[in-house]
Amino acid sequence: MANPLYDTLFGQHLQSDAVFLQLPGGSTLTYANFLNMAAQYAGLLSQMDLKKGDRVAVQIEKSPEALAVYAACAQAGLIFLPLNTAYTADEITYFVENSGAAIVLGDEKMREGLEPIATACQARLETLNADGTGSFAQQAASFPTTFDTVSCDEDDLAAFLYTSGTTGRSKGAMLSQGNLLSNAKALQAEWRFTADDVLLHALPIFHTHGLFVATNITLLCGGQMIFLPKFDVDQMIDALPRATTMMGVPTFYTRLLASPRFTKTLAAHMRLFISGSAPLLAETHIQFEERTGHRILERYGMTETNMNTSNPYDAERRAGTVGFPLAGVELKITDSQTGATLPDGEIGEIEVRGPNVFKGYWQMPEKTAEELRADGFFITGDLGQIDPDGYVSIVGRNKDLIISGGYNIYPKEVELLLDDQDGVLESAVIGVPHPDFGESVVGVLVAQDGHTLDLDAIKTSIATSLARFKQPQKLVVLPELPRNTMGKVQKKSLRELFSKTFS
Ligand code: MLC
Ligand code: AMP
Repeated sequence: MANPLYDTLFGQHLQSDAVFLQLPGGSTLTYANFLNMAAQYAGLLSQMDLKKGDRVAVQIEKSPEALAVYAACAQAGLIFLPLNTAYTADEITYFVENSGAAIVLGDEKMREGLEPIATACQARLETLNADGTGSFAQQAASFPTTFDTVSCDEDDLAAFLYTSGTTGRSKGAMLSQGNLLSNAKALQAEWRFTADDVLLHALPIFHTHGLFVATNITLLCGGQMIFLPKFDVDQMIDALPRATTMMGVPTFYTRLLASPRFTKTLAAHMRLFISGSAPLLAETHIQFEERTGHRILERYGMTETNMNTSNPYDAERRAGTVGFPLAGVELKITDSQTGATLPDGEIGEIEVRGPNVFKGYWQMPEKTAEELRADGFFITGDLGQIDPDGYVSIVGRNKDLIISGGYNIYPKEVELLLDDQDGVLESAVIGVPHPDFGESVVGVLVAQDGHTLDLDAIKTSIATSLARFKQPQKLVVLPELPRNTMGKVQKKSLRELFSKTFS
C-alpha cells in the first residue's frame, strides 16, 4: 500500500545495513535497525487503538527513539506532534488539549507533571526515555519488527508543529506528507546532498530545522547524521572531522568562531555549512569566511512553510540575504495594507506559495484565513526586499516576534502572564540585541499606583508557566510605557532605550 512519506524517506532503507546515526560514545545505528524499532513502535501504537489521523504528542529528549516515533507515526498514518523539552506543564496542557492528542509520550522524569495533563485531556500516557527505556519501549519490544504500512496520500497530515501567535495563543500548523516531501526533495537537490554526506546534527528535533530540514534530507538521500544531544562547542569541534556538512542557527556559528580550536584546518574538508532560523549577521558570514575559507549558505523558512528560499550552492552566497525562492516556491513582496504586489527593490510583506505551504491551523479557520489567502499565498509576517539580481533579504518583521538563539518568543504570551502578576498595571516585552542569542527578552513593567514591584517574586511566578527560553532575562520598571497618539505602545522606542542591556 502506498504511503508517500514513509515509502520515500524510510521504506527505501528497510534492508539497508548502512549507518544512519553516529551516536555519542562511538556506537552507530543502521537504517535497518532504526526501521525495525520504528515498526515495533507502529505496531504498538496501532494496538493501542490509535487510528489514522490521531495525534501523538511527544516530549522526549533527543534520541534515536524520538526519531523512531516520527517514523512510526509516518508508517501508521498518525500525526506526529513534537514538543520542546523546555515546555512547562502549563504549556504542554494547552498543546495536548488543543490537539486532542490520543497519547502523550514523555520522559520518565516528566511523568509526575504529565500524568494530570493526560488524565484531564483523556489521553493515554506512556514513557520513552533517551536511553531506550520506559513503558513504551518495554511494550514495543515484544512487537514484530515489520508493520503493514498504512495507506496515505500526499494530502494526509503528517505532523502538527505548534507556533505561537501575536494573540498569545499557540496555533497548530498542520503539515501534510506532501508539504514535507516536496521540501525535502527541493532542498536535497539544491544543496546536493548524497548518501556520502555525514551531517553534524546538534539541533533539537522538535522544530522544523532539526527535524524536517536536517533529518528528512538525510533520510531522503540515505546519508548519515552525527547525532549530538545538544550543541556543545567542544563536542562539535571533536565531531567535525567526521562530518561533511553542518546545519545550525546563527548562535552555533558565533560560538564556533569564539573558540580558538575552530580553525581553517579543522573545517578544510567540509562540503557545506548552512545557517537559518534567525538572521545571520553579515559580520558573522564574513568572519566565518576569513577563518575557514567557507561561505555559509543562508536559507529562510518557517514552521508553516518549511523552507522558502536558499542562497545558491554553486553561485554567489550573498551575506545578509537569504537567496532565491526554492524550486516550486513562488515568492512576492506585497503592500501590507492592500496586498498588492510591489516592484522589486521595494520593502514589503513576504508572501509565499507552493507545495511546501501548510494546510492551515488546527481548528482555527479564522486564523488560517487571516494568514493563508484563498489563492494559496501565505502571508509570512516577515518584511523583505528583492534586489536587482533576485536575491531576497529579510529586513524586518511585521509581527511582534523575538527570535532568541533560533527559538521564537511571542511577546504577547509573556505580556499576558506579566500583566497578571501582583501589582503590575501593564507590561511590554521586547527583544534587544544579545551577543550570543542574537536577540534576548526584556520585560518592561509599569506598577499599579502605590505598588512596589517585587521582581524576584515575579520571575519565580512566571517560571512555572513559561519555558526558560521565553522568560525575560531582564525585568525593568518604568513609570509608564511610551505610546503614540493612538495610544499604541511604542516598542521601537523601548528597544532603543534598552538596546545596550546585554552589550
Ligand atoms: C537555552 N536557553 C535559552 C536558549 N537556549 N535562552 C534563550 N534563548 C535560547 N535559544 C537558556 C537555558 O535554558 C539556560 O537557562 C540558559 O539559556 C543558557 O543555556 P545554554 O547552555 O547557554 O544554552 P544552550 O543549551 O547551549 O542552548 C543554546 C542554543 C539552543 C542556541 C544551542 O537554544 C539551540 O539549540 N537553539 C536552536 C533552536 C532551533 O532549533 N530553532 C529552529 C526553529 S525552526 P538557565 O537559566 O538554566 O541558565 C525555525 C524555522 C527555520 O525557526 O527557519 O528553521
Ligand atoms: P518559526 O516560526 O520558528 O518557524 O520561525 C520562523 C521565522 O524565523 C521566520 O518567519 C523568520 O522571521 C525567521 N527566520 C528564519 N530563517 C531566517 C533567516 N535566515 N533570516 C532571518 N530570519 C529568519
